[in-house]
Parts: sequence; structure tokens; C-alpha cells
Amino acid sequence: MKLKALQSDITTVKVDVIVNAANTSLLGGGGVDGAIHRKGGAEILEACRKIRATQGKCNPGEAVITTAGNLPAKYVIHAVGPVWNTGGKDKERLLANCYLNSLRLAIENDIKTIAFPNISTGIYKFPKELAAKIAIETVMSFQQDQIEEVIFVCFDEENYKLYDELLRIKK
Ligand code: AR6
Repeated sequence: MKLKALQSDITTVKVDVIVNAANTSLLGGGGVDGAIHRKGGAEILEACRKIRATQGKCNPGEAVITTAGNLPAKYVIHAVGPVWNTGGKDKERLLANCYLNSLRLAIENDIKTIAFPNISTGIYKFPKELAAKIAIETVMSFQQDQIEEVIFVCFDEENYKLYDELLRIKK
């Protein structure tokens, strides 16, 4: 499995699946979630509504999969990250679960290439360096032989530099 960092807008990345940093409602919001729903179109929201109707809200650490609508990817995995400034001591585990559950869904759906945004490091204010370490370590320790490439798509330069550096060290 090849791991790489890319500084880009995740809605433009051509992979089998892009991951969204969603919220528990699954019904859209700001940040990368807003960008994905805006560019992906109504089909994604419709699919999210159906999931909501059957399973209710999506808890932090969990993930669901939908069509990617008009995006170049085939699917979108909506993962709900933890909010940094709230009670509860298991935020690190919940962030790791976002990556684990997304990878599990990718395996179930025969996905070979997956792109992650830096979940929870925007509106949810998770410290960027800690989030990058958790993301990379979780993905690296995931045992499988189906997924060929994992791209960490960083929007801001600070995150890109962190991922680029950490991935160099781990090689
Ligand atoms: N492509 C890639 N990364 C992006 C993009 C983009 N187009 N836009 C922003 N980012 P955030 P969170 C980066 O705030 O912290 C929403 O309202 C951004 O720079 O999108 O998990 C949801 O509905 C940051 O590094 O997600 C939730 O309510 C990263 O994506 C809440 O925000 C995550 O930032 C989730 O907050």
C-alpha cells in the first residue's frame, strides 16, 4: 500500500473513494463537507438522507458510504470526526476509528484507491500534528492487501508539511 501526501482540493481528486469529514447529522455543513455536497450535487444528500432514515445519526468515529454524484471519485465515505473542545477522553481513539472504519468500508466495496482529508482539524479544532500522527499510524497499521494507494489530501500548507515530513520519517 502506497501512502502519499498531496496539497489539493479533495473534490478534484480522481480516486475510487474520497472521505468526507462529516457531522453526526450526515446532512452537510461547512468545510470539506460543504465542498463535497456542493460539487457532488443532490444525489449525495439524497443518499445521506436515506441512510439517516434507516440508521439515524452517525456517531463520532463511525462512517457510511454513498455515491459520489458528480465528483470524479466513484464513492464518498462520510466519516464523523470528534470535536476537540468537548468532554470525553477518547477523542484520539475516535479519530483513529474514522480512519479504520473508512478503510473497512473501502475493503467491503472493492476499493483500491482512497483519499482522506485531515479529519477534525478544521471546524472541530483537533490539533493538527496529533491528528496527522494518528491518521498515518492508523492507516499504516491496517492489515490488508487490497487497497493500493492512500492519499492524504491537505488543503492548507501546514497540514501538507506535517504529512509530508511524517511520511518521509516512516519510510
Ligand atoms: N479539500 C480538502 N480538504 C479540505 C477542503 C477541501 N475542499 N476544505 C476544507 N478542507 P473541516 P472538521 C480541510 O472543517 O474539522 C463541517 O461543517 C480543512 O482545511 O472541513 O472535521 C462538517 O459538517 C481541514 O484541514 O472538518 C462538520 O460539522 C480539514 O479539511 C464539521 O465541519 C477538515 O476541516 C467537521 O469539522
